[in-house]
Amino acid sequence: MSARVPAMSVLPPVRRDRIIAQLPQPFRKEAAFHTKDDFNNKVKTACQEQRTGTVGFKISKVIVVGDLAVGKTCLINRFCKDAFDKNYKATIGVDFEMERFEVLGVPFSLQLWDTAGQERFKCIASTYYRGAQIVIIVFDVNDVASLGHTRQWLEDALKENDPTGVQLFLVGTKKDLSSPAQYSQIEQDALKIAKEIHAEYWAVSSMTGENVKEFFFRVASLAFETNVLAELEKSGSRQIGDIVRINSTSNNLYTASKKKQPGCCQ
Ligand SMILES: Nc1nc2c(ncn2[C@@H]2O[C@H](COP(=O)(O)OP(=O)(O)O)[C@@H](O)[C@H]2O)c(=O)[nH]1
Ligand SMILES: [Mg+2]
Repeated sequence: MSARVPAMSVLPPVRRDRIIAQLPQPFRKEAAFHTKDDFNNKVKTACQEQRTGTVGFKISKVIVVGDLAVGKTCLINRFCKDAFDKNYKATIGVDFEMERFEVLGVPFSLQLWDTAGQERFKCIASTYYRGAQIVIIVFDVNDVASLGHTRQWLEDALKENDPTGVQLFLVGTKKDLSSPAQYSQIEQDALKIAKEIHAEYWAVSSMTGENVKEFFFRVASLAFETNVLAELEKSGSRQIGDIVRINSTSNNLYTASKKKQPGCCQ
């Protein structure tokens, strides 16, 4: 009996502080994925009418890259555990954290991957990068060199992914350690790079928590919006697609069964 219960209904409800009803705004309009005030109308209508297809059951992979000690682990921990632990080390063997949201009434999950410190050796396994929908490139706003290295991190991440299917974020961390004057200087350079690589720019502090929740809410919202739009596009062209698929499946079945006849086990 229990196997008949849909998987989503046996999960506990989404935390009340993970409910997104409005599109969070970008940190800087000059370097934003888009600057619209609200979710796309088609997306809003689809959510109201519960026409979001499989989006509610899908999980988007998010990877976090950047130099060692720029604050990647602290950023993830501040959001997922609302904790800041100076001595925290990524646990080897635990690859990612799951974060469940509800966006416009639809469940949506992010899988946040953290490295176990392999960036020290510049040899992150390709499985870490593969299949990422969102790439978060992190630098320390007090360390110009770490900003300079972001292009290399991007290149590595895109080697394993289709660049057109990836949403990019450039995030400056440890904002609490810099004076307003120092910060605004590095922000100029960061905005330039963000625009060049088509990333949305954010600056945060995992120590104080400044902008951390806002940032991840924006990530979840944009990823969700993109997925619903893709789903709508797919269902719009489904009629033609399905006819082709049925025909080709029956052909395959026919040839497959003919081929199998001599001996089905290898
Ligand atoms: N002051 C301050 N220190 C931070 C912040 N984020 C990280 N750190 C410190 O930077 C160091 C490296 O952080 P960690 O998250 O382990 O970096 P990772 O190697 O990129 O994962 C640790 O000592 C943290 O305490 C922040 O927002 N503010
Ligand atoms: Mg780490």
